[in-house]
Amino acid sequence: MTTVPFPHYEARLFDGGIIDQLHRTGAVLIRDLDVNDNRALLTICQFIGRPTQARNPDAESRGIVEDGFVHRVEALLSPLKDRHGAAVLSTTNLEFQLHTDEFFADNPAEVVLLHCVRSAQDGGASIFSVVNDIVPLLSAGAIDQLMNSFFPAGNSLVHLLWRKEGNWNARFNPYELSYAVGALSKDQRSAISMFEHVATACSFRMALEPGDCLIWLNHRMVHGRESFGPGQERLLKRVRLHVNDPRGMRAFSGSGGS
Ligand SMILES: O=C(O)CCC(=O)C(=O)O
Ligand SMILES: [Fe+2]
Repeated sequence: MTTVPFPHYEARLFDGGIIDQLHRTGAVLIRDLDVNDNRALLTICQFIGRPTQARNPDAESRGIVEDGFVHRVEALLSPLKDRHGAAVLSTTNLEFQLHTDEFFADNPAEVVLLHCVRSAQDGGASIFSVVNDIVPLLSAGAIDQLMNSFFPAGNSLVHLLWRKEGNWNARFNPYELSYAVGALSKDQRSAISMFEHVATACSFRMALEPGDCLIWLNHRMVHGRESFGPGQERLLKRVRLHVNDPRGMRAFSGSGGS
């Protein structure tokens, strides 16, 4: 099993130092991870941390969640609906705009894994944009709004941008923010739209191959995906984790301020 250069990042052999590499580069790509079952993926997950969400017996009985917390990302004939009645995009073939995961959660995942089991022949590439690349292109006013004003996210009011240990971190979901648009000031709305515009301008595509497993720090990159043709059997396995390695904990939740 080897890691290869994630765009922008250095190559490094997989040596169990995922936490260190994640902290340093924000992302790891593992190639040729066994796709026949979830064992290899689960081994990596156990090494990194613990699932962010409680078990969901309904989703498990429908086969959408495997082994307690491995989500199947694939287009379903009857997509799931979110609490606003909109389709859950991970159960459709639609475009998924740049976002961070668990935007509305009280304590969103620090780490996300996507393991490609089957790719689409037509579309479906992953899109990423690194927050460190985005922020230098934002106006001072937009940075101020995103860092210092409060935006509704689930049950909380949160900042969308912060600096931690020398890196920029963002929390962003254009769909969730659009539900709250009535509660936002004009300056907040323009900051969001500038962030989205710049994130898209800085984004890069990655067409995952079967066996590719991408692991990244949820708040150091925004991610999305292209739409793909209907009826295509694209399948990714997705896991969202809190980090439980004491070294990792320091790395991820350090006092920041730098
Ligand atoms: O389908 C993909 O490539 C990404 C899915 C995603 O971002 C999600 O399920 O949160
Ligand atoms: Fe996502």
